[in-house]
Amino acid sequence: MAWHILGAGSLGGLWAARLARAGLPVRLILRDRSRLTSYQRLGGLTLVEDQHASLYPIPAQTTADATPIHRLLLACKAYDAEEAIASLAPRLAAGAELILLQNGLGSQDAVATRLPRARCILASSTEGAYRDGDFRVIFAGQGFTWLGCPTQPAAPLWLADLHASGIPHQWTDDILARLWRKLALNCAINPLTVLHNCRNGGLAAYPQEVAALCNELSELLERCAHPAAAAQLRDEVERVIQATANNYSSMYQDVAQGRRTEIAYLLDYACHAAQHQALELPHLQRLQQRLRAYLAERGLPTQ
Ligand code: NAD
Ligand code: KPL
Repeated sequence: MAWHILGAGSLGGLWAARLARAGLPVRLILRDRSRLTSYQRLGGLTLVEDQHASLYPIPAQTTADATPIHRLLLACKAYDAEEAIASLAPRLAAGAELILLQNGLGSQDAVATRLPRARCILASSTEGAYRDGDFRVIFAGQGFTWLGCPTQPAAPLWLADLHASGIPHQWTDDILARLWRKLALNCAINPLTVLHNCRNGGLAAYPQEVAALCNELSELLERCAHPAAAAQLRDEVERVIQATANNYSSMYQDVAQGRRTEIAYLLDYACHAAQHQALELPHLQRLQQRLRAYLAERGLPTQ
């Protein structure tokens, strides 16, 4: 069964190249004819690993293609997910499975609500990739991908495809806890790197600010029934700050390059959840206001 992949960007490209070179059938879904023409002119997708570039001539199509889709990897940004899936809905076969690679929370529910008959599998990934040209992806950091499905917890047979492709992964019964934990890490680190204009390691200079956010985020995770995701959050945040000291966070990079951020699915989602629980989290709320003001000053979307 073919792997359809929507979003031939960083993570979509990384998955597509590895699946294709394992001999699995992959189809890239591009936005429109002009993107398809550009792709065909280049002869395929390039993946750069350890400074070695390889070209993968993976077949591609547009969203308007007529072939049915049984398995779809949705690899666009969280803010594009709902619209992207709306354009593909007519092509989804009965019982289709979707793997949602989006960071943060909120977009997965929006997609699942639109497709009540599809099986939505959620993913949380720490792999690192970026694009340095059209259909050219750099594999920048080894990582791991957790997958799970809160409504149908049995592991799918196609996990063997990921194994064959060398995609490090594990199926989990508690993918929501994984997503919440990553959301909390991203909320504690990413906005502060933007506001203090620093690499992740630069946050070592603001221990009280980081600690206050970690305390509030832990409280939120516990209140939202994810105590496992709350455990030792501050220790892990400090560990990630040290381990990735030289890196710029993904949100920092988005802002530096004038791109829209995924704030709505990270900090806004956390603040909204706190409000829903009638929880006062003043540091988190202040962070949201400061980040919105910062983005607005630079003409970037504030949500
Ligand atoms: P990206 O911007 O590199 O790629 C997204 C691609 O989706 C783009 O090529 C875009 O043109 C395409 N797209 C959007 N809407 C589309 C549509 N309607 N039809 C066809 N194509 C469409 O993004 P990314 O970095 O791969 O991130 C994807 C998700 O994975 C994000 O939520 C991100 O936070 C998460 N993530 C990324 C990384 C990473 O290292 N890049 C790591 C962990 C998680
Ligand atoms: O995931 C990250 C990101 O930059 O988005 C880390 C490295 C954990 C920082 O929050």
